[in-house]
This record gives sequence, structure tokens and C-alpha cells, in this order.
Amino acid sequence: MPVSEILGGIIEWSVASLPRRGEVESGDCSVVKFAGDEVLAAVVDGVGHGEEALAAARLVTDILQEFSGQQSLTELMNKCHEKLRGTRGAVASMAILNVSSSTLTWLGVGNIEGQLLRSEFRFAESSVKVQETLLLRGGVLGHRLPHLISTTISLNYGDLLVFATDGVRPDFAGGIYNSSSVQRMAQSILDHFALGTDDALVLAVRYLHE
Ligand SMILES: [Mn+2]
Repeated sequence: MPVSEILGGIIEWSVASLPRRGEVESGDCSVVKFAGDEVLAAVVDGVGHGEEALAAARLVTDILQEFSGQQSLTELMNKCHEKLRGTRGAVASMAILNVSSSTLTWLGVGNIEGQLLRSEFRFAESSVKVQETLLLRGGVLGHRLPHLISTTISLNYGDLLVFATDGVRPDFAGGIYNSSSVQRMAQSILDHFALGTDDALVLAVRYLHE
């Protein structure tokens, strides 16, 4: 069963994950942290798999757990990059959902896919794109940091953010609709698209602020 939580009545999230076939531990981790008027949601994949990959990923999640609502994604990525020097490294995609401005700011280093699926209530408005895709920047935290430029887009009630590691087939994005609970969304993406040859993790976060 996926792990889920509702935070402050503002977001609802769920994470579903599966280690690579034959492994007990997954090197894929997620963090959801509520601070001030912001929620940080992030997914991290330690390079490789098993214990060493998990150790690298944990260095990132430790930093992200300290999120206080004051740091930008660029600052957080830089901090993680410094901390991971000398390790296997990790890739990460991160988002900050701001409740005051109803915006999503996101940034990805490596290959963790990010999708924002608009609430079905908005489909009728032709000006709204049904789906937004995170622009990923090549690199590995701890080894090679790309030029960090985050993107900010508007958020509306019911919008769903999905992050998926590379253990999930990247074409998952073409076959999903923002149509059920965060638990079901996370679990069904994992069930239908996990490769089995690598750790796989799906994080789903729904924005519930009016
Ligand atoms: Mn992986």
C-alpha cells in the first residue's frame, strides 16, 4: 500500500515504490515538507542501486527535511551537490508549491520525470494546458551540476503533481489522467509502468487550496 498524508488541508500526497527485482532496499526516496506557506515535494534517485545508492539519496533527503520555507530550489540543489561530493551521487527533481501565490516552482537535475496534470474542472477552459512537463537538466548531484534555472507556473485547486524515477517507463505521462485519489494515481502508475530492472518510485501531490 502506498504511504499517504494530508498536510494542513492544503495538499494531499501519496508515494508508491518498488525496489529493483531481487533487491530489498530501494535507492529511490521522496520528501514532502510543509513550512510556512510552502510545501516542498522532491524525489531523489541515488546512482546505481542497493545500499550505497540509498546512502547517497539519504544525504539529499536529510537536507530537504530541514526545509524551512526560506530556501529556493537553486539553493537546495547547490547544497545537495556540495554534500554529495565524493559519493556515488544522485539525481533529483524538486518542486515548491506556494500557497500565498498559488504557484508551482520546479527544477530537475537528471532524469526524474515531472508532470503537472490540471484538475479536470479546468479542462473546459481552452487557454489552460491539460498537462505541463518539467524541463529536466542533465547532471548528477555530487558530480556535475548543470546551470540551474527553475520554472514557475500557476496552480489551481485539484491540480496534480507527479514525479517518477527512471525505474518507471517515461511514456507513463501519455497514459494518465487526473482522475482519482493520490493513492490510486501513484499506485496505478507504478503497477502499469514500473520496469522491474531498476528501483521505481512515484510521488503524487494534489493541491487542495482554493
Ligand atoms: Mn534509477
